[in-house]
Amino acid sequence: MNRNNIRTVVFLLMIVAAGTTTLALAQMKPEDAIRARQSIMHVMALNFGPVAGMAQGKVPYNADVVKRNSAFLDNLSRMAWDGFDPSTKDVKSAALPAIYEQQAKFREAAARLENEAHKLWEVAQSGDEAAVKAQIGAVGKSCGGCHESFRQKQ
Ligand code: ASC
Repeated sequence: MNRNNIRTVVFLLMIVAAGTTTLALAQMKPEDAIRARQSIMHVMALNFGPVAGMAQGKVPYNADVVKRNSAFLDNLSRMAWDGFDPSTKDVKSAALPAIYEQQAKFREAAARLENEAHKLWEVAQSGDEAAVKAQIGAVGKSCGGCHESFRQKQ
């Protein structure tokens, strides 16, 4: 095979792979999508808990833990939203119909968490304890703000 033929084959394989991925996401069962988003939220809470405790003075401050957990949160905060697929809206969960009725507002609240979590990771690299603690508060506010409008009261 010459180089151009190889390029063509690789290109076609990439199209097939991209198509398969899209199909796989589209066909995710609603129950699986819900389980995925709940798992991601749960792991976010496990990572945020100790850090929130530090900001509140309940847990001794540890800059290395903040760096590690904030890196995880930075990534996790971008992962949960795919699970709020319209196909899940009639399956019982704590997610309120407002998620699907006010999509722009939901996306905005999701983006706020992503931005605040990314900022926390950035501030964590600086080692400025007061700034880190303030930013931990901002992350907590974005969690709570979204739950206020879009999650059934616990
Ligand atoms: C958590 C958690 C939440 C948020 C929220 C912050 O650790 O499980 O839902 O923080 O309490 O306001």
